[in-house]
Amino acid sequence: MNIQHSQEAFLRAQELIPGGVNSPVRAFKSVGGIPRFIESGEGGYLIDIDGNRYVDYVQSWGPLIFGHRDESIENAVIEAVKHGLSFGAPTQAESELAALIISIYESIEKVRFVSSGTEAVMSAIRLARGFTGRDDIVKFTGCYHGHSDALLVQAGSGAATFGTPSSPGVPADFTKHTLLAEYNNIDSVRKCFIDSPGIACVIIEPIAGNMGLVPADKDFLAQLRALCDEHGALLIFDEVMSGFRACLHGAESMTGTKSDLVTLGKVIGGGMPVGAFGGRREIMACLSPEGGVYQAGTLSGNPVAMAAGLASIRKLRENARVFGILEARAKRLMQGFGDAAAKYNIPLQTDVRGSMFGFFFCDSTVSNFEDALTSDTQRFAKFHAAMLDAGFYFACSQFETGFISTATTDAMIEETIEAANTIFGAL
Ligand code: KE4
Repeated sequence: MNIQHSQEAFLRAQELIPGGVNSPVRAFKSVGGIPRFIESGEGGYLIDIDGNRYVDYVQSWGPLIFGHRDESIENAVIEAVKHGLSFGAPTQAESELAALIISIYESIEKVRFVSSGTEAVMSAIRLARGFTGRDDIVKFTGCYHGHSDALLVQAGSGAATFGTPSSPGVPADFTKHTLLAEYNNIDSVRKCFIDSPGIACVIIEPIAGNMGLVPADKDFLAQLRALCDEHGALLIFDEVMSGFRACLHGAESMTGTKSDLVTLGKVIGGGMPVGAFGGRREIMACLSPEGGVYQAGTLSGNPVAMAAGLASIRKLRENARVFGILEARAKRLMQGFGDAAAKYNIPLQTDVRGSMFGFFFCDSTVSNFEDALTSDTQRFAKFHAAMLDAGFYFACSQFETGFISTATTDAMIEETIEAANTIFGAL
């Protein structure tokens, strides 16, 4: 495959932008090779600047559930642009999208829009601390909640539950209130409540997508809910990735456990920059200007982004059966990968939740980050490079999730499985 223009573009970009990218994962560091510079997207395909076409299983890391250049989303954006790009004043589009999300998520009574998932989570944490008057928070190893300081935390040494910074530039003081627990392990959460003088909130990806796809056990979430209630801590479901990807009505509708706050992003912007956090009225009432918890943003609720989000979410609500269709396609893809792996005795774990799919090159089921780390990342890198050269664009890290869009046809999936049969043989 000729990727000369991407090679040249990547060299140039690296002179201008750190690592040549505006988000680290795009640099292909964990899989090697040259990131493809994209010219355009068309339906289920990405086209790079060398004219190569790829079946796209990343879809901008989740937002594009209707694929690239969906007509109704594109028309809604073009229409909105004709009225202006931004006003820094309220518009009815913000109330429209808020009403739509509130009508779909039972646990969301009020919602505030921001411009990214990171902003949504950072704000929800501050809100939980303001509402409870407590400082400590609990997160889970392997879950990613954006890059705000308090959440860039790795497991502390030994049995310590208090985390340490996972990035230079984050003062230890900023993470000393962040405790770490193990995903799907309720005892590890109980330990946090013992070690902390007061926990404001527990934040979790109820369907984790940032250690690979690792859904939380239903009863674990129920126990988590009970533990938070026992201690007066808020439970936050970070659904920036899983929201409107696993199902229509949120993880709460799949698991039976409701959170006090939900963070959203990606699909609710339809490809434009939108994040959101919402929950019980009494909690949201603490937010400025109603309450004292400050949070703000120049482009929050941007009318063009709202138009894209409205078109995207309206389409999902009007076609809720789409999740069943996308889940069937995801299951077909994972079954095809499983068959190919078995043929060549390659250990492979697969899972699906709605339009989300994940696979690990490891021989035992993955229920937390420690399990995920046993994956063969070298084998994943070979898989990624070979599939890319064959015209199939997968997430460039073993610890990410894949997506099926409405534009990912059955034919594309069969072609992908055929390529996997060849490539697994070479792994
Ligand atoms: P953003 O700030 O990237 O919009 O959202 C942060 C975020 C928060 N919560 C969850 C559960 C998320 O998955 C994310 C962002 N997801 C990554 C993909 N794993 C974005 C891709 C990237 O970092 O470039």
